Amino acid sequence: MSNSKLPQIRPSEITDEAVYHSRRRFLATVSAAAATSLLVTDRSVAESAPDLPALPPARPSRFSTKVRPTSYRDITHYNNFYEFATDKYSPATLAASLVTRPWTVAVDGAVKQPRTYGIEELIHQNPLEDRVYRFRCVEGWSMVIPWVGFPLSRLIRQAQPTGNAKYVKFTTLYNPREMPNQRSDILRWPYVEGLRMDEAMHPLTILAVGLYGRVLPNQDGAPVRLVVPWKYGFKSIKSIVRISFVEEQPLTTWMRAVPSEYGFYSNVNPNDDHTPWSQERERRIGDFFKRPTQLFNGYGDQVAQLYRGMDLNKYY
Ligand SMILES: Nc1nc2c(c(=O)[nH]1)N[C@H]1C(S)=C(S)[C@@H](COP(=O)(O)O)O[C@H]1N2
Ligand SMILES: [Mo]
Repeated sequence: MSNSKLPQIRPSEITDEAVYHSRRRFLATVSAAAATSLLVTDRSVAESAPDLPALPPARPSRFSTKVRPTSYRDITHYNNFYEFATDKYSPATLAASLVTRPWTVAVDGAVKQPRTYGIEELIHQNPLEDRVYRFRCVEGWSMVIPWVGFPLSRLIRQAQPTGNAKYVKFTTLYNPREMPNQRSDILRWPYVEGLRMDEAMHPLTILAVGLYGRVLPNQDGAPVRLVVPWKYGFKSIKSIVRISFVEEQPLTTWMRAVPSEYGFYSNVNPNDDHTPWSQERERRIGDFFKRPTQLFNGYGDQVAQLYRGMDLNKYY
């Protein structure tokens, strides 16, 4: 963070500052990790998840990229999951304390059919699809992840939103006994995210219940998480317990923490100048050289029309 910005920080935002620095420190870690990953990743090893239960068969999707996925090892050992830790490596072990069965997801708010789903219903009553997506974190790293999931639009149609449903608000579990870093005030808990209704209905937007054909490992957001591939990774909220339909734009966790840096839309944009990291280029985990960042993470053909007439620098 540049010192010129310091006077703008109000006393009430001191926690926000701590968060800011903690995210910023990852710059060094990310570079080191990318180099390490290059050395230790053997793509012939551990491309499946032998310890976890398999999911029902999933069908291929035309939305999948043909690019080879990042290794299972890297997807499950390089995580952002602040409910457990703010480093990338310990969620893989610390998230073992999360209990994902039984698990329910409440769907409520401005809908005609509010109801609570058990996780097994979500898995077995929706046709699962393989969705191999590019995944881009705002910190400047990316992966290719073979998610298994179903379109969020399926759940939305079942809920029958009313005319007052303008946004969808997602909430992560709050349980400090199972998510020990919720005892710290590094962020406001529980983690909250949101989408505009048309973004939530978009066919690329999925609820993921697995990866590499098996149930989600805890560190990747078990048992169910959002995946919005054209937005920065922090929009893809993990371990969801509530999906609410609301009239007002939800105040998301990262907007609340550092409003000048993280906006509601958070579409991947190489020209972003408000995030702490330059977004011009990104490092695909496992690669040595950086590559140019693609507008909307390369999904512009499918999503740019959602933002027609909107100034992407204003609505960031
Ligand atoms: N509840 C919750 N969801 C979260 C996060 C988090 O800390 N808590 N981190 C976000 C960020 S910053 C990223 S990049 C992705 C990381 O997902 P992955 O660990 O499966 O790669 O999850 C997002 N969802
Ligand atoms: Mo992220």
